[in-house]
Amino acid sequence: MAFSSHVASRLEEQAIELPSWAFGNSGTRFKVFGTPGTPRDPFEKIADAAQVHKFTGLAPTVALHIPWDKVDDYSALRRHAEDLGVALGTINSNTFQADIYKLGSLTHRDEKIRRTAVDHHLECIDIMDATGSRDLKIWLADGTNYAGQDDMRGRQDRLQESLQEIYDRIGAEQRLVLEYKIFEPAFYHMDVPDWGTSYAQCAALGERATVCLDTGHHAPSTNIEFIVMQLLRLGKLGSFDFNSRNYADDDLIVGAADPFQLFRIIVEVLRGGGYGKDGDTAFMLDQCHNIEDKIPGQIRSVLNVQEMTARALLLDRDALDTAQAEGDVLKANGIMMDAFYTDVRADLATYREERGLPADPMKAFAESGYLAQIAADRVGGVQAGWGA
Ligand code: RM4
Ligand code: MN
Repeated sequence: MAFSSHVASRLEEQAIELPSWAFGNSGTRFKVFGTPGTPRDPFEKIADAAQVHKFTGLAPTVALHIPWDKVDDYSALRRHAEDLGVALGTINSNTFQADIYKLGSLTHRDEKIRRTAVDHHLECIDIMDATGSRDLKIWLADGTNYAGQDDMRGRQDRLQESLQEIYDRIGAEQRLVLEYKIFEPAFYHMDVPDWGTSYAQCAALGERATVCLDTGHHAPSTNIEFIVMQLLRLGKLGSFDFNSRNYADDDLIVGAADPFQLFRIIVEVLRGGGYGKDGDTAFMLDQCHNIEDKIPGQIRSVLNVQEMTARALLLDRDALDTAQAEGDVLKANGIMMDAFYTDVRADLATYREERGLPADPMKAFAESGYLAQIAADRVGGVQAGWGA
């Protein structure tokens, strides 16, 4: 058995961007566990990310987070990535860890603090010019904890003004993607809590401002694939931050908590023209591996995305259209479920081998000895962590 040439060629279009921070230590507010061999700087994070691409062929770019991934020479970092067969991707800004941002950043009442936050984004754009990155991704921790703490309307107006100044600076080939999150760190209101707010802000900015959908940033049981459909319909789904969650923003391995949800999301991505050559929606991961090894954690995640993409590509669209047009509820649902339940693992193994990749990337990586190598080599220094 093997995939049809159509499915195989569509799978070849898949590219998933990895987050540099997934390779550093992370944890919960209770404990951050270190691992031998954890990268000490952005160069080592990129070396680890390149392993994921080497064994899967799926992850050609790495996203950076500023200031965590600040370096003196971005051209050197860019060359380092290229030497390892990957490229630098999205630049993520960070206004959630400095004391001055306690009450907000781009929304802050104090003009000086807003200025600092806007300037940070302008610096990120300079970095994008040096790294050759297309996207500036903005996730804001801005919000309040108590009713009456601040004027939500005023904050929204200031957000628009700040974003406009940032947007006006991005180049013709660059984009601004605005990520939303329902809660945390703010617990009463977030200034960008949902896709509608992100959409409204982006629509006011212009064409090159689009929404980033992080799959862990919704209320429980939100129909995420509906949001995917709507944003694609409106031409505003800029990117995904894939991860999975059981409770809140758990940042677990993609597809771990609910593979069926991942399948449904990818079905809508395909339907809406957001996949591969059809569109320009970026598939990124945003994860933190707290207890599992980070590199295999990332390998597992990209493989899960690939596996659900293969299943979604097997969906019999024509039969589904007919069943839907006939109002045949059970048949239509049955066609979806047939695709979801298809075991594509053997076909994917063949697909990989035909492209010179290991049939089982998890096993091949485990046998490569890379983890033991970095544990032996990376002695001394300070391990990078979520926050550095
Ligand atoms: C946030 C958000 C951002 C990511 C940071 C690390 O919750 O998801 O995308 O940059 O975490
Ligand atoms: Mn995210």
